[in-house]
Amino acid sequence: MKDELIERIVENVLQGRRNKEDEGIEEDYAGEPGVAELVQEALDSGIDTNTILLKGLSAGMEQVGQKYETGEYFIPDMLTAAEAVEAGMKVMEPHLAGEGASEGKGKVIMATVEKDLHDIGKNLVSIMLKGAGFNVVDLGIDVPAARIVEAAEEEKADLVGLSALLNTTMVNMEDVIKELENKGLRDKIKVIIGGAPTSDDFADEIGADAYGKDAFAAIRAAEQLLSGGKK
Ligand code: B12
Repeated sequence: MKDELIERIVENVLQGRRNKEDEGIEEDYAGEPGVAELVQEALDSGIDTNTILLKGLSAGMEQVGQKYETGEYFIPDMLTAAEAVEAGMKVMEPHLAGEGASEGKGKVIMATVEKDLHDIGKNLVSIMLKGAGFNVVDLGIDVPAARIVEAAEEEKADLVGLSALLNTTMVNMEDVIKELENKGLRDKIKVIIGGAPTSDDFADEIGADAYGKDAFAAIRAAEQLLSGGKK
């Protein structure tokens, strides 16, 4: 039953169906529950939020990526799938924020770097960090380095989390680190990076404190860094 619900979430992400009104890429879906309704059903039936996020929403989006890579899906399909994931995340968010919000493990600024519009992974990391007890300020997509550093200073952030999905934008992460250095903030604010083209080696190369391959790694890295020292 639980596995079946998760399967149906994956299937409806692949169909790009936010809710029961949406038709889907293939026929015969209209009227069936979409991602938002299925996520609600999964929560009601006691499936834990991490399973819904990772095995449902995120796994669905990974399959969309594979289909795009093999030429079966095109950009509009990716966009409708992204909207379906977003609809599911909206349903999840209040549940995640409640889980550890009182703990206040530290303040995190999250952003997708300049010229990059991908935000599903970043949103996932943001809501999982919130769920784990961090206070997260999400600046969104296509955020210039100066704006990220300004927000980090204003918000007195402990950590900046940067996301990039393109080979051409990952280099913009280094600008954020340089800007933190220029402002004399680098000693006070840790930096973690993530997104498909990034890696541990790249984090070392640009002087970030840690790289996280997924949302769990992001939480681990944030906890380690804010409890003292470099990873
Ligand atoms: C969905 C998608 C889009 C959607 C984005 C919608 C949205 N709201 O995000 C749209 C259609 C807009 C899009 C556009 C483009 N895309 Co696109 N897109 C994807 C796709 C299919 C999935 C990405 C995704 O959401 N994955 C699911 C999430 C959950 O995974 P994730 O992002 O990797 O995040 C996880 C980890 O990386 C990590 N993480 C992420 N961020 C962070 C941050 C921190 C701090 C930490 C610790 C961890 C962390 O944790 C997350 C959770 O586990 C990928 C293919 C792929 N396989 O990745 C291509 C892909 C990224 N896109 C690609 C391209 C080329 C483009 C376009 C240039 C296409 C075009 N010709 O117009 C444009 C560029 C737009 C721009 N300027 O950004 C390429 C990039 C190639 C490259 N390496 O440079 C890819 C790899 C597809 C491909 N194989 O060609 N895209």
